[in-house]
Amino acid sequence: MLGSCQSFLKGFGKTFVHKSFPISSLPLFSFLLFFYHFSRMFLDIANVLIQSGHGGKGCVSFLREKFYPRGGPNGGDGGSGGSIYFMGDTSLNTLSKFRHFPKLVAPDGQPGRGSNCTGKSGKILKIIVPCGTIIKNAETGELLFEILKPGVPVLVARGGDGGRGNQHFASSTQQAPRRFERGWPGVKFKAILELKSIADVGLVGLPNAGKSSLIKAVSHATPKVADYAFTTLNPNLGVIDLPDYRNLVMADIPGIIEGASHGKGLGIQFLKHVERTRVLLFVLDISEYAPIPPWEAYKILKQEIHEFGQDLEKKKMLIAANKMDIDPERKALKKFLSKILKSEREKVFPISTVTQEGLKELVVALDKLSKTQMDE
Ligand SMILES: Nc1nc2c(ncn2[C@@H]2O[C@H](COP(=O)(O)OP(=O)(O)OP(=O)(O)O)[C@@H](O)[C@H]2O)c(=O)[nH]1
Ligand SMILES: [Mg+2]
Repeated sequence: MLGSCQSFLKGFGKTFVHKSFPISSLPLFSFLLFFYHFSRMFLDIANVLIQSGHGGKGCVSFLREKFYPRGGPNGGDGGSGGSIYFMGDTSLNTLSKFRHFPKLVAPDGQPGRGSNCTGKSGKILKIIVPCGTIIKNAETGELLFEILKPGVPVLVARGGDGGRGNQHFASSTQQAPRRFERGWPGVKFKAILELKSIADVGLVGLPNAGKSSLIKAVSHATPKVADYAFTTLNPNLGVIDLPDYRNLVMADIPGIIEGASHGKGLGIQFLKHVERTRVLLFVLDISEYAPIPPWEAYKILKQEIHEFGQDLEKKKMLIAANKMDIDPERKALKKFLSKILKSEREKVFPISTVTQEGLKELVVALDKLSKTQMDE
């Protein structure tokens, strides 16, 4: 038994290695692997063509039956063209599928037929996108639609109506009309899809400040955490459970560095993912080992947010002074507090994602602030 098994495996290995997977196909395999990863890469902006279906044409037909002379017109109407609906899904966080499917075309309606038969309508095209996707006209830049709620279909391109058949054009003077309508065209335009995440709280900080560690500590999210800059390359959303079955959604974005608004590092384009949040949380590395002192880091973040515009700097803001476990005597914290304005001191929450110090108080404060923003 063991022998036959071994010979089978040997034979299998031979077939696999020598015939199905020759060494010469390694470049092809690597290309396919690269292509697979590329197709799944995060994308928050995509150019697409949106085209709903053309209405089917009406039919010209007359009733012909034995013992029923001059049966009259009985041409049916054309079917309406397929419409295009967009629907939000909270489990998605990228527009990467549009890299390969940039043409969203709904089918045309079928022409009408004799015996008053209406043509078949074109199928509705339902496009599932992440919640927070906006649809803009690519030529004018005009904002057309925002897909905010999950599971709610939004009509983006209505299909053209079907044309009427000759049955509708009979009159006392024209009893055998040959008139019909060709159907109406659908809507066609080039669009830009742009994803702006929907969250209550947006984390902003320099690389390595501990943003991902914080979202990991307080929510169900499991982002990568490491001690090198730009560990996070795409935005992550985390859901924090609150009492009374409520929750708070937190968005973690890639780190920002000085000059990001001029293209340094990963740039500031990721700030659009905190544009819709009610509250911003600045995460600072407060320890004395921080490569950039917290006060400098704070000023850099404020400057880059100012450069980004979109009223981001007007948002309510709290500060998380992270890594307090390596500042047990609170020297660095005191130094930082001495520098910022008196009015802003109460916004500072000393925390440590390692010892969990201050995390509960921070979440309560974020919830409170987010609620007041909602009521305003
Ligand atoms: N001692 C200590 N280390 C921490 C704390 N929080 C995070 N770290 C460490 O700081 C390093 C960076 O943490 P990340 O959470 O990846 O930082 P980030 O801000 O998400 O970094 P980027 O994604 O690169 O912008 C990791 O080595 C963490 O283990 C903390 O409270 N105390
Ligand atoms: Mg990170």
